[in-house]
Amino acid sequence: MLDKVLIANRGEIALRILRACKELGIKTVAVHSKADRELMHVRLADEAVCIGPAPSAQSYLNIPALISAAEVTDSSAIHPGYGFLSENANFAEQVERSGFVFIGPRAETIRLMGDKVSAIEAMKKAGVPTVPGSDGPLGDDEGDNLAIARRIGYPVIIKAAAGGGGRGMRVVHTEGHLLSAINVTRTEAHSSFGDGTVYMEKFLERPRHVEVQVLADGQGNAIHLYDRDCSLQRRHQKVLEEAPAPGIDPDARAKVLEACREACIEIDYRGAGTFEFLYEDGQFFFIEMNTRVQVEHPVTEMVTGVDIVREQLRIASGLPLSIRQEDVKLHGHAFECRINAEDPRTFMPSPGQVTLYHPPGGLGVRMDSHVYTGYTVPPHYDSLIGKLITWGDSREIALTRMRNGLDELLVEGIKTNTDLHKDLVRDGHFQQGGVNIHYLEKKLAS
Ligand code: MV4
Repeated sequence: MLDKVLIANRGEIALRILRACKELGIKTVAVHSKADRELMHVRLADEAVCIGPAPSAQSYLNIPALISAAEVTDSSAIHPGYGFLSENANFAEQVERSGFVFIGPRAETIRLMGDKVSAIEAMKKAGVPTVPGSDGPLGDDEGDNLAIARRIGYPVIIKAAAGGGGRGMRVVHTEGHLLSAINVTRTEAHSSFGDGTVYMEKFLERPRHVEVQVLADGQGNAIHLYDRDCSLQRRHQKVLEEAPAPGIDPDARAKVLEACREACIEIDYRGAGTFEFLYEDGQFFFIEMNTRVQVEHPVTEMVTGVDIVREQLRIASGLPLSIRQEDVKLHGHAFECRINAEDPRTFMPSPGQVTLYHPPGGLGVRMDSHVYTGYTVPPHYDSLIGKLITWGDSREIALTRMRNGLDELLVEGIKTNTDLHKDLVRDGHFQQGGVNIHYLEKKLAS
């Protein structure tokens, strides 16, 4: 097992990783910015190193500072968490070249998935269903591009190969708008990502966002941990997730889960990963793969009993997966509400001191949060202050526990989105299950 892990992140995920390390007897190093001295995991870690000033660019994104911290503490490995450098192939490469284990896939896998064109190509080759599209980058020939769109059928969407997560996309409804949309997306992609490569897909108008969690040990073993529904989002920020995704066609689902598992073996994947799909009219369409642990991983842990961060640490230690596919049983249902420090009307971040914090409790209730009474939420980072996760034998019980948990949760001194969640878990369409990616934004507009 790894001897000492440096946690290259902050907030709730840093605490989540610290807990997993402690369970496995792994020593921990917290690295933090000047604004984050009071973080809970900094207090609990065996060692703590200040890596720079508050802005992320000078601390959590500062590769030389992170590698130096790993060197001075004699760490064996670096866990990147999510966000920050977690999907930066150059970081993974430099970590490994400096003699540390990067807790994640090989740099070349991160690079393959970071380029959405190569990711889609690899997945299509591995038998994962993809969106009908250009099957590769668009060239400069206008006639060719018009022909591709005509074959696919309008509406189409133009996406930047280096984009993802909603950045660098443009929907085209009619032929007259195609060529200018390609040009604009290309120019934007070039200036935002330094890569003007774009591709085309059929635009799906009312899909759900369903994703598949996988684990692979890089020794020929891979498993899936079923699916999650993350359709409730606003401006590409997920708000409330659940596992499993409700009301999915059983045959399509069984096929896609097995296809993801096989694709991991085909591309020699290592670590935890997520296949993102759009699900519409009973069909799955792959759009992107995430090569990190995700914010919403706890809902999968609750319904499978598999500790995903523990498996990441085992895999990075060179151990095989601790479970086989046959042993992964779905049990019950789970929800996660992302609790953000934000204005409930404007959604603007609302940092400041938490004057009272009281987390909910009880059977099937989990609160993953680094917050405590007296903690000050700094203004420099994202506004996630915690995740309320509930589990139940049935979707109804898990949802009842979420309603009660939200009622118990007290966060005073700052504004939060708790009232939005209280409203959502009482929404008739949401209670029914299976709302699409536009549902929340439409509800908020009305
Ligand atoms: C799409 C799509 C419809 N059709 N692709 C947005 C984020 C990025 N991961 C991919 N996205 C989309 N790709 C096709 N062919 C609609 C979206 C999309 C979306 C996807 C998942 C979750 C929320 C979304 C919100 C708006 C658009």
